[in-house]
This record gives sequence, C-alpha cells and structure tokens, in this order.
Amino acid sequence: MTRLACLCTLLAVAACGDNLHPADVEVDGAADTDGAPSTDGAAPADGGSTPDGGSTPDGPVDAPVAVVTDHQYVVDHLEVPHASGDGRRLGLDLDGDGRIDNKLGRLLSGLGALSGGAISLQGTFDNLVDRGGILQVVHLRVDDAGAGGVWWRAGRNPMPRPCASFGDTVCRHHLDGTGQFSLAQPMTAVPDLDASLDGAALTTTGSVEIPLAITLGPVSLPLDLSGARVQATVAETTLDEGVVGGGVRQDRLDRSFVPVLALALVGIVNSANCQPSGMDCGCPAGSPARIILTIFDHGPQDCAITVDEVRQSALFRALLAPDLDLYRCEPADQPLDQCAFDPENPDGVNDSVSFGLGFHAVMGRFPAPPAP
Ligand SMILES: [Ca+2]
Ligand SMILES: [Ca+2]
Repeated sequence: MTRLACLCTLLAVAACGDNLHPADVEVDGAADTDGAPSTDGAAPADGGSTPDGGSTPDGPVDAPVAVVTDHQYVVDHLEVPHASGDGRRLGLDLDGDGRIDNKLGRLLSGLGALSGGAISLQGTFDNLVDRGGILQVVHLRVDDAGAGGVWWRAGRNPMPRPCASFGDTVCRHHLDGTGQFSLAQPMTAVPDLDASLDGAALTTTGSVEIPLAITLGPVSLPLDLSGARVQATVAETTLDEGVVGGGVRQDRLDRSFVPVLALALVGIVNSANCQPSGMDCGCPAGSPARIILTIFDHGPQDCAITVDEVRQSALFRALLAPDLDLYRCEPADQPLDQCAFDPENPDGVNDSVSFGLGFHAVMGRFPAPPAP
C-alpha cells in the first residue's frame, strides 16, 4: 500500500511537472519568514523597545549598546529525507510563495519508501559526518534584540581527529563539543545570512552557497546548496531541529547525482529474483524490482534496465526538473557554471532543484568573523 501510494505520488508529480501539483501545496507550512518586503534597517521591526527597561529616549545620548553574543557550532548530524513526509518536514520555503520547496527531498523520500529503505543516502551521510568527510561549521552572532547573522562554512583539519585509529568504527571524536577546526574559506565581516532569533527559534533571510559534497565509493557528488537558508532551535550548547535548504544546480545534479540514483535503481532490479522474460519478468508481486521495471523498462523492454534508460526516461527527467530560479544566464544558452548567482535578479528560467535536509549541531571552535 505504501509502495503503491508512493508510486502514485511519483507518477503524479511527474505528470504534473513542477506546477500546481496538489501534493506541493503545503497546508501546515511552518510560517515562512522570508519575503520580507522591507529591507531591514537594523532596527527591530515593531516591538523594538528594549526589554530590560532601558527607556530609549529620542537622542543618541545614552542609547543602549546592543550586547552581541557569538555561538559556534559544528554539524554532528545531517538527516536526509528518506521516508514518507520527510520532504515537507525537512524542507523550507525557498522562493517565498508560502509552499515548502524540497523537490529532491520528496524524490528521495519516495524512492526510500518505494524500495523499502533500500535506496537511502542516510548511511552514507552518517558515515561521512562521523569521519569528517562532511564537515560543516556554523557561526551565529546575535544581539540582545535577537537580530544578527549566520556564517556557514566548510570546516577543515578537525582536532581531535575524527577517528582514533584505523580500527575505530565509531569515530566522531571531533564532534564531542570540544572540537577545533580551521576553515576552507575565511569568515567575512558581513554574515552570509541575516538571522533573527525569536526566543529560541532561529530563522534566516538572504541566501548563501553552502558547499556540500558527498562521496559514494569512487564518485563524489557535489550537492552544493545555492541560495540556502537555515532554521533551527537554539539551545545552550546545540542547534536542534535544524533544517537547511537550497537549490542544487541542474548541471551538478545531472553530472553526478542522477547517475548514482539510476545505478541504485538498477542495483535493486539486478539483486531481485526476477527472470529475463515472462509475465512481469517473474518478479514477486509488489516488489520494488517489479515496480521499478514497470516504470523504467521500456527501451527495449527486456526485464532489465540500464543507467541510461533511467536517465532518459520522461519520468526521471520530470521528477528532477528544476523548480528554482537562482542564476542569471546571459545569453540564455550560457552554460550554467558561467551564469551569475543572482537570486534577487534571475532570468526567469529555473536552473536548480530544491533540496532540504535536517541537521543537528554541537559546540565547536574555529576562527570567528571580525568583531562588529
Ligand atoms: Ca516555495
Ligand atoms: Ca535562471
């Protein structure tokens, strides 16, 4: 039933492309904070009176000095959408239309459910985070009014080392709350994202490119998130219930992610007890292999699928059609890697596929941005 429902969802999304599919309409979308019409003038929007009774007269005479605090974290867990509903739960509204954007997440959730968990990137992500293959650090700076910024960087040179020895199967030593790191790119004076802290709830506006690559065997997948945003709950020493979302540029997706996904589908068929011919290729009824063959085995129909067959299929192309417009290409046929990243002034042609995932972070130390 769940597999069938999942298949229906996949087919429905494909049939509708990325426009106006009911499943995309978020009923309970967590209030999205972007679309702020007024570019922030640093002054707190409405209730900006200082909470500690510091009556703010009109002159600059004894205007209260904002107390700024810095918090540093390292991501110790990334949650990849893999089950039904994860696409929504782990997504953000990236284009400000009030609907969650997580097309790749929805696809991964659908494939996870469809394959009974056989297709999941979670283990890969866990492995990489545990061993420092994915190393992301987050600097949060907020004043006592809750306004500030977020810097998100790739970390380097973790100390202590992630694994104590070759025989260490757990690793994660750099994620014990005392880890120290250097940065792949230095901190700038201006934060990557404007941040707003309401109680413990952190939201951001603006957008940044978050470098993220995962390695699957010999293949490295660039999953850099363009136009990324972040939300999380800020606790004493952790960032909880974090969600980071952005767009994966189409050319990056096509080059690396698509073949790997296709390979995973082929692997499911190859490892199933199907036959080279006959009714339903002899696959057990309702098995992932049978469902996958039904969808993809068409050219030629021979009870087997190839990576190219999957890649070329209309369904796969529709499922991964870009839904975000983040780059401006001039002229229009300019290769994407030469186009300008300009989400505020794009060219009207979608170029990236939305992707959101969950994260959790613990304390870490690394070079801070310049003092304000
Ligand atoms: Ca949206
Ligand atoms: Ca574009």
